[in-house]
Amino acid sequence: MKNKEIIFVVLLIISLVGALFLVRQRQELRRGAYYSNGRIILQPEDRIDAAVGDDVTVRAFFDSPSGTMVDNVHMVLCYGDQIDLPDSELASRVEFVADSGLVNDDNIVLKKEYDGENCVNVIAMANNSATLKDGINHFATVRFRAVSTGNGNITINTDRSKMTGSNPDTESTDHNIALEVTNASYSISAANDNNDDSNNNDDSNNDNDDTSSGADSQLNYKISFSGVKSTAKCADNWNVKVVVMGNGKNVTLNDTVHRDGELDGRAVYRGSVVVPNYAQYGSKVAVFVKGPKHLQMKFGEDNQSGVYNTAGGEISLVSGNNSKVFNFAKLPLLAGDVVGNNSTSQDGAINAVDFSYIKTKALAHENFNDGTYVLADLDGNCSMNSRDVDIVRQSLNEKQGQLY
Ligand SMILES: [Ca+2]
Ligand SMILES: [Ca+2]
Repeated sequence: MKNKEIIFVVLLIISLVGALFLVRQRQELRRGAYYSNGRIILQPEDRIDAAVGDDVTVRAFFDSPSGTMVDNVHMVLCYGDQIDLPDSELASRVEFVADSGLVNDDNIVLKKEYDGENCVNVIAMANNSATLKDGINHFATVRFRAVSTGNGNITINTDRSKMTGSNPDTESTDHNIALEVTNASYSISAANDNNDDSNNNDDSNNDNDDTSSGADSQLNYKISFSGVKSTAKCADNWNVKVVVMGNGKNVTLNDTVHRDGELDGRAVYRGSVVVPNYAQYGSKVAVFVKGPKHLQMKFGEDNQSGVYNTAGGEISLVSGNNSKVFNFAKLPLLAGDVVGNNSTSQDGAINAVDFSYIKTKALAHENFNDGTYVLADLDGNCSMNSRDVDIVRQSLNEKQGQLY
């Protein structure tokens, strides 16, 4: 090599090193920048019902304001004594999602007690600035194990959690602004051994015998959900609200429904609630049923197959336990009420806000394990995709929530 060429190569190396140094310095500045309006969201938002021994799974999403690319999420999840992350299974129970841009061999999962509470640090970091994401992104899944009965919450400790990223509006200025978070909750029942059995006689959780002055009536019913086929693998044990109304009074009862056959290819579910002091609602009542992602629908008669457009209802309740099962499955509950206009909970209407939520989720095209509950998976096929968008689009064409 001639002298001139050697000098050129040396200069080239010096300038490359210089450029790398500058890039590194920029990244260092970026790392120190907390930005405003970050959110960490846990899904599902509805209470997770599980039995001892089951998994209690939450999916964590980061949500960043437009243009702000997230390069680090440090989430501190705290939880009650009813659920646990066994040390030996920690690595398999906390999964990082590649698509979030935050997958790295250096990612950290560390259990720790804060203020007497069980918590786990989940730290997801980027190792490649080219794949950073903004917007709403699923970055981690945490699979707790239910160990004892009781209710509790899975909360994100906002003081200890943070997100960092480059903020184009404020450059490298530090902003240590509290994150907004959406938490999760769970209810753990005693271990049961039959999950997919169609016989569920003992699952009514609304026994109220002691508090009511009159006799109780057991209301058994069958329902179906729009778009949920009999083959759906992520549509079990959904929670519904049942409102019994008559005589100017009403009562809201919570229930969990279980598979019981099929109708026209749709999965049929059976539920059962106990109506305390049922006589106060008169001899004929109307029943309203609302699903976890569905509009409330009115049922005024057995085997109803269309909208019940009459005031009141023709459902007769009788005293005590009985074998009568009202069939409301011919008119599926309309799916698509997943969020409110300004909130993350249902608001009794399906509109553009719900549509855009479902559509955003569907674009991610994510698949889940059988049995996973995901709000945006309207047809319960363990995948968020265009079918869910079609279902909400169909619902938009139908009536909005039927009120009483
Ligand atoms: Ca809505
Ligand atoms: Ca789906």
